[in-house]
Amino acid sequence: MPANLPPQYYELEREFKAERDPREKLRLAEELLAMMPKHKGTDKLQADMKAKISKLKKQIEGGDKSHGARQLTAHDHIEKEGAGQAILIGPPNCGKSSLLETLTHAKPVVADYPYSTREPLAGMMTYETVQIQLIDTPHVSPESYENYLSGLIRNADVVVLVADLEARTMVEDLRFLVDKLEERRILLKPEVTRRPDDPRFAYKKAFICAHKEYEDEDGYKRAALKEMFPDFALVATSIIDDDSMEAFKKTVFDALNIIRVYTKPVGHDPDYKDPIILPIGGTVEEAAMTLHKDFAQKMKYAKIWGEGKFEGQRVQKDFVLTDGDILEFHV
Ligand SMILES: Nc1nc2c(ncn2[C@@H]2O[C@H](COP(=O)(O)OP(=O)(O)OP(=O)(O)O)[C@@H](O)[C@H]2O)c(=O)[nH]1
Ligand SMILES: [Mg+2]
Repeated sequence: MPANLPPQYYELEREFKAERDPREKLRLAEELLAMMPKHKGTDKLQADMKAKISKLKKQIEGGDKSHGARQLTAHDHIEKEGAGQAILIGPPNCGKSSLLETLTHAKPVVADYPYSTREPLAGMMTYETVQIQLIDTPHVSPESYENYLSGLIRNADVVVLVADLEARTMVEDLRFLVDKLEERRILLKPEVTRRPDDPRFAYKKAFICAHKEYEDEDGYKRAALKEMFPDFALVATSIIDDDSMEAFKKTVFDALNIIRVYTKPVGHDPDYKDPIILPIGGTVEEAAMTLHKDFAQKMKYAKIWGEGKFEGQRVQKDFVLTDGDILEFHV
């Protein structure tokens, strides 16, 4: 029986064969498997691809050195922590490390000369009741692009494009950066509502951080940014302006498209320290699932407190939650 593979499959297969980075190779292998029509004619192909996937996974996890596989550096991947992962990307000297230093407990190198950051570094940023992971990265410029950046960006939940309002070449620097990512098949989007038609590409949610805002007294640079990125969220920041740092955190939180839901035991106060994190549109049942699968099954109803609700209103499993809701589960 013929396999009847779509033409796009062969194109992607060529990429897969040429790709050297194991993580990117794994991603392409998974795309190839998903693309295969599932019938008798592709049984063998499917089995082969599954074997390749499992081998690549082993290689990534265990550092399999057979077949001259490239040794993975620690920079290829940063394990996600907290409610979401935001990655700071920008030209040299724009202030990425200063943002990480100001907003987290991490201790990056901050310097008044460019090229000071050589390796990615992660820190945890507290926004109200949630922890969000922030990653500082080496700059992107015509002189330098660390290959592992593509993997880090693809893996992140949100891209923070840091613009240096002090730089004369701000617009050109950002244009270069956006084009560079596009060349690496990463397209920055103000909102991501669907997967790209071409599976080799990734759409990444991004917003603009107009940094060193006091260096732009007449607002000329901010206007240029709005023109360049018309639909993107934009936040103006300075590390010496606490309000702007708070606004930055809120912009990251909003960009993650998540909500916080608090739980309370019957007869007790809510626990505000450890909220359940759900995507926007999350339901009572999904909140219960994060606690325990069985618990979600046993649950009969919940009582809810929150904006636009009656105090302690009874709700069913399919009730859609909003940020800040408090739930009391009843089994
Ligand atoms: N005026 C002003 N200067 C800032 C601000 N944030 C950072 N800087 C300065 O900008 C310079 C570069 O800061 P870094 O945080 O090292 O920049 P970076 O983007 O990490 O630089 P590379 O890692 O070399 O790409 C330093 O001299 C900082 O003091 C700010 O909000 N306002
Ligand atoms: Mg830096």
